[in-house]
Amino acid sequence: MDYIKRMEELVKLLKQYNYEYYVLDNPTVSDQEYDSLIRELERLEEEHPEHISKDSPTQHVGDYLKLDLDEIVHANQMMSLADVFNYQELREFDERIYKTIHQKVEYVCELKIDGIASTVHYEDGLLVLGATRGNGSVGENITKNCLTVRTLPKILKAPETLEVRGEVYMQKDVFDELNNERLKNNQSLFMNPRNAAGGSLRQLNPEITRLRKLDHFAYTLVNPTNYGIHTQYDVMNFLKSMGFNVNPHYKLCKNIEEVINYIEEFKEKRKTLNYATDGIVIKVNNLDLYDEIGYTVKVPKYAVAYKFPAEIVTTKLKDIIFTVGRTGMITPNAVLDPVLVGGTTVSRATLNNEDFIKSRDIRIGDYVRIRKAGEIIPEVVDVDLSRRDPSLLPFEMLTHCPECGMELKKRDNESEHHCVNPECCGRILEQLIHFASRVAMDIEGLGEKQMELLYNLGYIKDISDIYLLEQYRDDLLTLEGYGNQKVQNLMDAIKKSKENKLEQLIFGLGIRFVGSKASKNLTKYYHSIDELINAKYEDLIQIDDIGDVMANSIVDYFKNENHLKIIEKLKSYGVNPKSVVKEKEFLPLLGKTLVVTGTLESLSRDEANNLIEENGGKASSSVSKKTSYVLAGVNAGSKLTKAQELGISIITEKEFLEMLKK
Ligand code: 0OX
Repeated sequence: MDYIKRMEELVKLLKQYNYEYYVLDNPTVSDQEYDSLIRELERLEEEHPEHISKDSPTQHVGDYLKLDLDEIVHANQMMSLADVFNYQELREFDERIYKTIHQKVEYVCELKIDGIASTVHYEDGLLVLGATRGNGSVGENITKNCLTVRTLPKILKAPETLEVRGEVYMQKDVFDELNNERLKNNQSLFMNPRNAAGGSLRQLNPEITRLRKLDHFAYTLVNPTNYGIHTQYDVMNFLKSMGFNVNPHYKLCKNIEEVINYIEEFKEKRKTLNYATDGIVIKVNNLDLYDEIGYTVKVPKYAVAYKFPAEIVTTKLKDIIFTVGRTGMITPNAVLDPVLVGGTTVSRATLNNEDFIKSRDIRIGDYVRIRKAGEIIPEVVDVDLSRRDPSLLPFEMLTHCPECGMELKKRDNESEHHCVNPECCGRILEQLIHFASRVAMDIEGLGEKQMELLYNLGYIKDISDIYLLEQYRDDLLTLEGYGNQKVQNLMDAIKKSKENKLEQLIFGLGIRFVGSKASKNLTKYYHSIDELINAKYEDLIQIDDIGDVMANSIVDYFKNENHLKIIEKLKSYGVNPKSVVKEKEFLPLLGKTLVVTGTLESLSRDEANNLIEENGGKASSSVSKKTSYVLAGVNAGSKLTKAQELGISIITEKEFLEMLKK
């Protein structure tokens, strides 16, 4: 049964990583690590299909959380691409196609632009709608922002009505300029051009997007046969003729060996380009074969992405230092002789935890291989043992907290060590930084460095002290770099944060396991911090995506006297946001579990599931005694039979829609 636990764990972890990647534009793991986890989950799901969870990331394309931009339902699903990592997998892709359609095919190779996939609609030649991919079925409306993208035509060269898909991206030099500017203004830096493009595209104010100087490459025409087009090669030419920016390096290849030659050619060449690429997209050229070759739930089988291997370099491990996270987690970090990887100089890399170091026998003084995958946090891959000095000593894990000196604890089944001292200054500083960060209370001017300074000077000891900073205005003015304007801006930002949403405050508190998605979910049921303080475990676990661990963590957090005192202080300083109880809080399906089966008349499966959840119900994929209703369409199979056997109410789509109206 261990595999069930592992599958659940992988779903949870991958959902978190998807959230960081798609919503926060701030991935915390390398592409390689993500890919290996998703592959592990895919393998387990293949072996145990009966345990595939409805919300498994393998069943959705880049699931994301809705921000404040309107939703757009894509009439044609926006699919993503399956990845291959070597030539053998690429040849297997080619063979699968041959086995399906019994003929040899030509391919079009395109550089895989590392940007934000989006779709743009034109009516009579005018740009009328732009949207992100979102989860593939529903994206965000970014029309106003699209109008500011430099190389995306606002008016086509002919008055055509069409939908075009492509990648919005930021040029590397624009990215460098933006980050330099942000550095000067003490703002947090974007990790890479992709994150910068994503963050800029999802701005609510298009004027900010305009300043970010985004660009676009087009590569897909929706319903090409409507325009008499039957090959991908002609799609690219047609898009150019309409005025779109098409990446010039696309190429028609007669067979998979020519594709491999193309990849070889661009392996190095791509590094000289002024935009980030993370692979090569290989598409069957003949569009008329697409339906026959087929699709899986989330990716087409006629195209694939070849991913470039992450760059690896060797350098000396000078030291291992330890940081204390806001939950007390201790992370060992490698201090390296600086080396150039993926265009940036790296002098630190994560070593994850004790098990990671011991399993690789990494020792201070070793030559280690560093990988900077997807231009994210660099990681130590392994040790070059041929260069090991025999006098080097095996790694010894720290036994006491580097900040407060308290003995570290390791919980059962966890690889990480924790400092459990709630007063630990390392933990407190991290908590403070998290509270004020962009993803939580978003207090501009209270970034890592500033917070550290104000903490070290004793002005801020806990999060509530932020709201008393005004008292120290004169003292702040004496600090280097703190002029009148800067102090005023900081005070304004602090004041403004009192108007934040409840979900920002909940997330900012840093309750263990409670991420921003859970924080948002909580505000649907608890409309003030006081309501959440009084929440019962039994009620919490009823909430979507809140399980036993998180529910316990929330209850424990509010049992702590110190936490309650800080919250009381926050409230007295005016930080007491309320979530709005929407009119729609009539939830006819509250407490009900529904299973959708068969083909419905007007709703897709995803739409029906979304409606169930929006109306307070739980959408499940398997029928059990706990199922309240089975919503059955035509060709409903075994689920319908099982429902009949168990005596569960079976409803039609019409009856379902009626229920929502009542
Ligand atoms: C890219 C890129 C992405 C999309 C779904 C099927 C074909 N990032 O450059 N996707 C596609 O096409 C896919 N082409 C590209 N060039």
